[in-house]
Amino acid sequence: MEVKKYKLLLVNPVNHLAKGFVCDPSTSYMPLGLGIIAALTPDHWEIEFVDESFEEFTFRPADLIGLTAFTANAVRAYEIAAMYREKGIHTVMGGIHASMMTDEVREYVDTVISGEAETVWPVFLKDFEAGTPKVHYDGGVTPVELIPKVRREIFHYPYVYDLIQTSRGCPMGCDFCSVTQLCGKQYRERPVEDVLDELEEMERPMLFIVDDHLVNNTRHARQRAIRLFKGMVERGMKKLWFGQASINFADDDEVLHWAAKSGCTLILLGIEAETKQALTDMKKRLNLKRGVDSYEIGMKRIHKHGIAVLGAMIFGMESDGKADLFARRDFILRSGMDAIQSSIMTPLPGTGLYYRMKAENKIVLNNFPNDWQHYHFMHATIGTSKMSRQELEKTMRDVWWSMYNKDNIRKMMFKTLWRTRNFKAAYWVYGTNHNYGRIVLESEINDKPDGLNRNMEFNSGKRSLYLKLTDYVLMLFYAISWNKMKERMTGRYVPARK
Ligand code: B12
Repeated sequence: MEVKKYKLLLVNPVNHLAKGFVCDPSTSYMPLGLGIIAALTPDHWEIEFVDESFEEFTFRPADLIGLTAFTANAVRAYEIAAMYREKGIHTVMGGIHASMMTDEVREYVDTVISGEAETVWPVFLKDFEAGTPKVHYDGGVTPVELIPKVRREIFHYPYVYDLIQTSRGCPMGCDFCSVTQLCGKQYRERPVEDVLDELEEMERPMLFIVDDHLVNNTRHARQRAIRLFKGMVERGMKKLWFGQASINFADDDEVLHWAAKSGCTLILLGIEAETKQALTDMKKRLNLKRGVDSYEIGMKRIHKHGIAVLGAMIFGMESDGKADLFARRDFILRSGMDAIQSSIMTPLPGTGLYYRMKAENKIVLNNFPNDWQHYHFMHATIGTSKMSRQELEKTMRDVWWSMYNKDNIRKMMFKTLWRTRNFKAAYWVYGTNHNYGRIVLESEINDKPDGLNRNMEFNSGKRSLYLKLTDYVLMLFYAISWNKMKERMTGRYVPARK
């Protein structure tokens, strides 16, 4: 009997209010979740994938449309779903927002899949084919052995990075973060050999290991990390990679040695804040336990191996006033951090922070779902005990400018070169700070004569003497080793087709 063919459309919607952030090839990343959904879909389904970071979605025919969405992109997902529902085409949505706001999402799509989808997607497809799809399936957390390799051939856009996930779950449960709510507290590790096999199939030279807590705080986890990094070296993979970890990443020199050898060039550390009060506000227990003094020591150990540090910092904790924000900025600039991710504290749905703020009636931008579009960490959605939402946002513009102006990020790049003796790390750091600057100062980017352009230079042509002089040094660096890096990082790299 001939098997009926179906067409599945998988879409990554993009928040149109944050264009500058997501629509630049250098800051667009493949949505791994959809690659997993594709891998779980049987062969009699044709799959088409559209990523709005590269092209605006317009209607195209399909039997089923599957949407993923971060909270900030949920409204756009609903708009796309509406185009299909009005034509009677079944819509299904999964991912973090669908998992945290399941009841809301049910109003906008036909089926919601909450939690990890590995166990329930095949069940849903069978039900769909039988004409009896349910309104809600909950996948909970998936046993690691059921996580398939990502079906990467659907990602046909020129992404700069390949992404891979080697573990799920985070034992820390910080107040502002939704990872524990989605992936659970239990740290689940994929077998190292499976991860290495998957890595070997990946063609891009730049890699982002998306694990939330790359090296867990146990001896076993450190040994696993060593096996993974050593395996990458032994299999001759020439990757340049960055990943996300906590300050305990710096504990073990052998981990750092093999991380560096396998191409680790930049590591994000969840530092968040520099005072006990702020760390207590956000329940960042690991950092409280280790003490703020441990940051500098940890960063020095990491630098010794030629790896640069991207500090993840949060502004706008409940105890923060204006002076605290500038004090945090000063701490960052003298801390030894190479690149800075500076977010405004945002009550993401499903987090402890969200429920507390909601109960205390402190969420100011609460006209949902529309206001979800502001939940991307660059807008203030709540105030603090000392500042209104508007004051916080206004102060952050000054803080951001003082960190991400071109003079400062260039100085930071030279410092990184000095600390790591690694040109690639220095260049990566420069690019990262430049991108973050563009993201957070997006509203300053315009065509007016005194405005900033996308290169974060003034349209008037005004440049400091420092910038003019260091341009020559940069040119020399380009000549030595950066031209290749630049090519890889600006999205011009197109993987060879097999
Ligand atoms: C990689 C990553 C990024 C990448 C983007 C990658 C991408 N294009 O998806 C980058 C660095 C750009 C990024 C940016 C941001 N991120 Co981010 N990111 C992650 C991270 C670490 C991993 C995501 C991932 O790849 N997971 C692996 C895949 C396999 O899992 P998954 O996507 O959850 O998919 C599974 C299920 O959810 C489900 N599923 C997913 N989609 C679909 C669709 C259908 C149809 C179905 C049926 C099922 C399904 O099935 C999959 C398999 O089980 C997560 C943390 C996490 N653990 O999820 C944070 C996370 C998603 N990010 C978060 C945030 C807040 C942000 C930022 C707003 C802020 C910031 N400072 O980081 C920006 C905003 C970006 C934007 N576009 O608006 C939050 C999102 C919370 C929320 N409610 O929206 C998370 C959860 C982290 C956190 N601390 O809470 N991020």
